[in-house]
Amino acid sequence: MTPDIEFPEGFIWGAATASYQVEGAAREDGRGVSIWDTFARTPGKVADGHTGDVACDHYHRYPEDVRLMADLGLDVYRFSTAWPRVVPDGSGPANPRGLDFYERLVDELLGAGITPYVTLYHWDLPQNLEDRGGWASRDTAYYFADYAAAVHARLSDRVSTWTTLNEPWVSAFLGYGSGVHAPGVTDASAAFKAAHHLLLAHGLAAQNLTGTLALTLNMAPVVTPAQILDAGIALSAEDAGAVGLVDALLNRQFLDPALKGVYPREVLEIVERHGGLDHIRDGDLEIICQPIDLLGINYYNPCVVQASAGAVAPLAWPGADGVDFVSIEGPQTAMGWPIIPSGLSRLLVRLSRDYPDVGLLVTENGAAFHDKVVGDRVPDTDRVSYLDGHLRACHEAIEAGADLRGYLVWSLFDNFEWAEGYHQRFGIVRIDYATQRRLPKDSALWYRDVIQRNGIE
Ligand code: GBH
Repeated sequence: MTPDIEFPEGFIWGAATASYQVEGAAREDGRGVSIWDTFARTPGKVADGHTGDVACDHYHRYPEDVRLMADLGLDVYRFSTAWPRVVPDGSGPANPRGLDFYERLVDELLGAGITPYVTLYHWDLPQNLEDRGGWASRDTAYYFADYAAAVHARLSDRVSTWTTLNEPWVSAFLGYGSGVHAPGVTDASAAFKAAHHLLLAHGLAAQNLTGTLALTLNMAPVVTPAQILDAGIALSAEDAGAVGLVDALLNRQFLDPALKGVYPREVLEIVERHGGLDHIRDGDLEIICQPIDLLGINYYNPCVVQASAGAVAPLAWPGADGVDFVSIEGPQTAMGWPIIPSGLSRLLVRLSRDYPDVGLLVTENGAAFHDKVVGDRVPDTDRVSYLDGHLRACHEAIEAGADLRGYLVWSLFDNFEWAEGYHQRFGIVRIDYATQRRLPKDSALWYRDVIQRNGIE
């Protein structure tokens, strides 16, 4: 039977997690301390004082977890390696026991016919490096490249798809701008330095890697409320300015250096006014603009803005003065994020048009809802319809010419949702934290069928 919507042959299906969100075992086998350990253990930073100390205990339960992935029929499991497991002090000698864990995990995956996609940085910077300036310090980029080389040396005979960074915008602007994420700094100038050093880290690490290389960015189409209803509507000069500015800060600040070797003019003007441009040195953009094969897209919702004279830039958006970040009416997830699948097709089509040389992969998409357990089931119909809508949007983008290679759901498991702790559940598999029992939600069973028929009914 042919499904209603069929994806191209060889379309990649998978699911994603990140080290600090799932591993636990925070003090085992020589793992060093990360900025997220410090942040989560600081009262008032994470909801209810939750930490990643135990999380999903994936560090010990990975064999069971891989069996579950195999049952779902995943082609790919995207996970991240924890820098402080591999290089406990951030620089200096590697810790073989940390690498042993990732080798065991990779072997288990390969044995189950699942392809490992490794992300080298999903926000758990070694605390020792933060104490020396963190991402605001240029040295961190060079230490990252060394760490990347150590992981690559151990795993490159088995792993061929490598992502340097996950969402450098979040690391820089939530970590050093709004301070809602670790290390909890609120300093616009540090945030822009962090953004540049993260890009530099990406480029330097890419030079040390072989195989299929990727960079994952959190991206969103930036639109006015009117454009959500009618994508083609004409904007006032003021609104167009607001849209252009936020698009430059969120999307092009990372896309253009990595893929074109230039910073957007608007970004340079803003950085100039927030600490200056001295940290951007001659030759950096050549290093940053390494050839990569895939652009990873983490999409949750569009970014809705409009011009508003006198509006003061939020801490996460230094330079975005005169911009109102609008919360819109309509269906939303438990995070309060609006559900707008068309934002994903819009984004994918735009990326393929503006950056035609790089393949696209959705490395994260998914949603938190207030799940209920009913007997031995989790009837998460809201998540099924979220995923269904966004997969249809992916298909639409492919039909419109976007070079989309695959889709990885966020997340395989309920896990440590950063500042929200364990309250927000993004998994297609439920974790009962008291018993660590895994329970595939209805969305997981639905996703298994989607994978099996390579399409949606
Ligand atoms: C991803 O980030 C992460 O990669 C993943 O670890 C996480 O669990 C998952 O999403 C779910 O949160 O204007 O300051 O309010 C999420 C990316 C980008 C979502 C910024 C919230 C709003 C920024 N985030 N966005 S702000």
